[in-house]
Amino acid sequence: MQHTNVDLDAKIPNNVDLKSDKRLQRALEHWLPQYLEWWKDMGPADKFNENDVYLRTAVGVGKGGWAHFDYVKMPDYRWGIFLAEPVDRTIHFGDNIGKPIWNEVPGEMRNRLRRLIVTQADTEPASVEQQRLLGRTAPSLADMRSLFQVNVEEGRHLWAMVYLLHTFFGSDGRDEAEELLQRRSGNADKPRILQAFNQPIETWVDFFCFTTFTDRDGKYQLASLAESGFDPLARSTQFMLTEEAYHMQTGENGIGRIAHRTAELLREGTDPRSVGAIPLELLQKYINFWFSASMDLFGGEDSTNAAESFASGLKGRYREGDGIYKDPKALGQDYTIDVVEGGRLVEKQVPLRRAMNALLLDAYIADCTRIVARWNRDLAKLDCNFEFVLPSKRFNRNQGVYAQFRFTPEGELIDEATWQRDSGAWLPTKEDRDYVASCMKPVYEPGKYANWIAPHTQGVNDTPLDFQYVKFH
Ligand code: BYC
Ligand code: FE
Ligand code: FE
Repeated sequence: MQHTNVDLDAKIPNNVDLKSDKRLQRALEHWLPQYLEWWKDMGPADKFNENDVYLRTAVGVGKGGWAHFDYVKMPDYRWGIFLAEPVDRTIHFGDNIGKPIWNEVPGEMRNRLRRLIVTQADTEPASVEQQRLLGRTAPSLADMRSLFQVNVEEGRHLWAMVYLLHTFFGSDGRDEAEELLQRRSGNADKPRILQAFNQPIETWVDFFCFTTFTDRDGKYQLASLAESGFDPLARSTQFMLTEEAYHMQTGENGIGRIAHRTAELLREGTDPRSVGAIPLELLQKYINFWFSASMDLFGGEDSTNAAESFASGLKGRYREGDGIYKDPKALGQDYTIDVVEGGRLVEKQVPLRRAMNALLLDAYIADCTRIVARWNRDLAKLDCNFEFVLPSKRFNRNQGVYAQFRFTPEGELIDEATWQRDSGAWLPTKEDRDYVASCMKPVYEPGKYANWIAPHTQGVNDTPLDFQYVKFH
């Protein structure tokens, strides 16, 4: 197998030998200024684009030394195209099992594959748009740096997908790449494709929930695309996962620090609201909201789309390649889904292939459950007897078999009137959101933190906590 060479000096840093394909290079160099225009319009607001930010930049795909930290102005960030090293493999699941992996798009899969790539791509700029105002209220410079780190890397993820569109989908791909810069999160006329990416991220509580739960959907979707028989997609998403770890850590750590701060106040007998901190019950409502919105991103539990993507070898199960499933063709097995019939929940068997989204969602929920347990362990250490709980997978769903019905966070079927009466106790209300927004006062002094969140315990890349992560001009 040929190893990839990294060209860092090129206008578009890459390890895909861009310079040997002049047409592609020209197409991407044409897209670059449009991307920068979009970044200026829809990326971090105000004058944050003029600041020097201590950022990590991907510079290669080797183990260990893949990233470089330095001050950079965000519009000068070196958004590169990096694919993970190729590995010798054949397609390892579905109907095409054992056949050579594809380095071109098989004709009959073109539409399905393009749709998967466009959907993945669309989420990346959407998240940057959702987060564009948060710099104004950063609780510390270290948090502001994390936000901008996540933002530029989501920008790079867009590049990763646009590379695939330009390289393998001809003029259709170029059109899609342009449309990715034209849709806008939350815009009624040209919204982003998936629902959660049209929800506003108004506060840092939303941001930390989003990076915990929505970026984690990213992890699971990317991981199943990394199993793909279409090798350029597999290798792109494989490398995106390296960056994703930090995004999820930002969220988990952020919620953990908010809870920690509140538990400290409770231990000393202070009402969190009296000092502008976030009550744990309120945090639970935000968790309910973002966890349920993120579950919708897995699509329907019973899905012919998912069955087709699996059968053709385009999208595998989580860790399919690790040999953890007993049948790589997923035939002759059923998956049990609880569905509503005649006003109550009954079990329904669906062929396993059609339940691929449900299966991936299960893995995701197990992962989220571990995160919540870590938050709860820290609360217990602070003598706090509050425990966060994840709502049922039926709660507050807008996609899939539960979308037409109402459920309590415990998963009990209820009627619309009960929902209207009680949902304010489960999801953030206008008053809740106003209160949280009122807590969001910026703290820009190195090493200092807003009152509603505990400090980091460690600086990124071994920096001291009072490091000047963002230099204002
Ligand atoms: N909102 O067969 P169904 C990330 C549509 S996040 C709106 O049940 P399918 C990131 C669906 O398109 C990861 N529409 O589901 C995180 C279909 O429409 P058509 C993003 C939805 O297709 C943070 C219809 O409903 N990656 O990276 O098997 C920051 C029936 O669909 C939604 C991917 O999504 C929804 N929530 O699965 C930055 C991976 N859900 O065809 C980045 C690529 C479903 O009837 N995408 N619909 O018009 C996929 O694999 C699949 O498209 C989905 C949906 C898993 C999303
Ligand atoms: Fe991403
Ligand atoms: Fe991410």
